[in-house]
Amino acid sequence: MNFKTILWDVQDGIATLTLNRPDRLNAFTAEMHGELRRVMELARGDGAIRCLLVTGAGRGFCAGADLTAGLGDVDADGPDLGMALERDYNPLILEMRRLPKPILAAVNGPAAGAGMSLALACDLVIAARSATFLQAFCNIGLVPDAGSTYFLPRLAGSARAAYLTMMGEKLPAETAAEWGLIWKCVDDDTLMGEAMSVARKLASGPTKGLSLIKDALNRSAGNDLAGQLGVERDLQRQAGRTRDFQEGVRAFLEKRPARFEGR
Ligand code: T3D
Repeated sequence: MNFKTILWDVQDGIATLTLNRPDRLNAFTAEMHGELRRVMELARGDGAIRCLLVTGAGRGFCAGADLTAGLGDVDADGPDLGMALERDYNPLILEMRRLPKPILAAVNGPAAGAGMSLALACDLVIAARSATFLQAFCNIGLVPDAGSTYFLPRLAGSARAAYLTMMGEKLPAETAAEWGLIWKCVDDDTLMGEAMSVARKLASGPTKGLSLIKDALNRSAGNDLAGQLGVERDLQRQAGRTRDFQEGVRAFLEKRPARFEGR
């Protein structure tokens, strides 16, 4: 596959998406958004892909929108940044949350602006100890976007979300893990090894069941307890009809590791 701003590699059920504009800390451009749309379609449509791993080339994860790329769409009232969100960022974040496969981020360096939002939209986030998270938006007079105002208060609580979004200070990966923004922080030289080991486990897991877990967690944000119990009932009905559930129980009874096929 020929891409200019990303790398895409599929092996053993794991699709690795590497944002690849290292001299700009992998900042988003319109071209990158176009390529991201294509690989998200591939990730959805290719049954051989059972886990998506997102990382960055060079010393950055993603620095958000490329600030050297101009003001984007302009109408009579001036720049229309809402258009970029409508066209590029919002569909990307929605597709990541709706993708019926787990997404793991290996945050190797600065994750700023919409780059931080991108990490928060993943199901699991592992970060290198030297990585930082930055709600850069207020530093340039913008509003957090690409889902940050949705994910942050839910993950970190409203006090910390307000601090991060209004102060625009870098948050070290270790604190991000302590605050529950990410799953864990590891030594830099172990990041990709740890991420690959998690990705391998996800890619050999009960993919359909994992997608139902993702669906349940997505929906819990908007439900009361009774509503969520109903969601669990409906999703468990589906999980109970998968081949992987039969295999999981058989493997347990036979005291051997399960061989999940992802359906
Ligand atoms: O229209 C729309 O797209 C609307 C949507 C907006 C969504 C957003 O994401 S808005 C927020 C945009 N992002 C930022 O404001 C972050 C800006 N960057 C930084 O604050 C810092 O660079 C970092 C904290 C990310 C990293 O700091 P540091 O000290 O590790 O690196 P650096 O020296 O600042 O950056 C290294 C290079 O990357 C540098 O280039 P140079 O001087 O070596 O040629 C720098 O200019 C470049 N770079 C970093 N971030 C961006 C960038 N170039 C373009 N766009 C960037 N966002």
